[in-house]
Amino acid sequence: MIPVNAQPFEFRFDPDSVVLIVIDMQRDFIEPGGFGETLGNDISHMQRAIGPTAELLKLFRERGWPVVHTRENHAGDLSDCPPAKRERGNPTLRIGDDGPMGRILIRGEPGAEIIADCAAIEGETVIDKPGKGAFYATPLGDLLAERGTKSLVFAGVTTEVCVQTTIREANDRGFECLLIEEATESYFPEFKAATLDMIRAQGGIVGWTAPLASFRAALENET
Ligand code: C5J
Repeated sequence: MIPVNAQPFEFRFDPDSVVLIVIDMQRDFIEPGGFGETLGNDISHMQRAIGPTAELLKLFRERGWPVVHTRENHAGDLSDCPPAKRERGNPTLRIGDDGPMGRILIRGEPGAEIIADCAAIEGETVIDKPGKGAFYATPLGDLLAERGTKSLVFAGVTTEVCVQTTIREANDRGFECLLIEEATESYFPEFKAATLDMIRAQGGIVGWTAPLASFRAALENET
């Protein structure tokens, strides 16, 4: 078992049953003209998560540990997009509308792709998901069960929406979840801070959080 200095207490994982889940590091959430910006958000906050997420990917890849990427997106005919999701709020462009990176949040469009710095490499799994949680209407649960996965390390955006929803889904399914603090971001810094607090409150009611440096040090101590 590898011990990581985490909150609210040490997170221990078996390297044979750990998976890195990188949530929705897509152009539509991070770059100008995408879904995040059409909703009126300040996308500049997203930049902070890119370097730490890329480093986490490198740490897993160097060890040959599995990586799963997710992408929030919809079919071109919007058959998997509930009208309530499309009609919510007052965006300048809605899901499926034409934007500067193609149709907003539509599978296969440039904006729905993962940013270059965090793109999947050969052998890594990419899960397309129509919801905020990565277990809803996807093969993720079966895939993790087939691999005998016990522990999940999380990165990605946005902290309080798709990252937190997926961690809660994973926790309910019995996985031990560690969120790397610098490798996630929100459009609202106060929501990120609150989410980290919520996850690790009450003795880790949803999971653990740790700085990237603690995770890196834990791996270096093993080698
Ligand atoms: C949002 C996400 N924020 N990936 N999606 O709508 O967090």
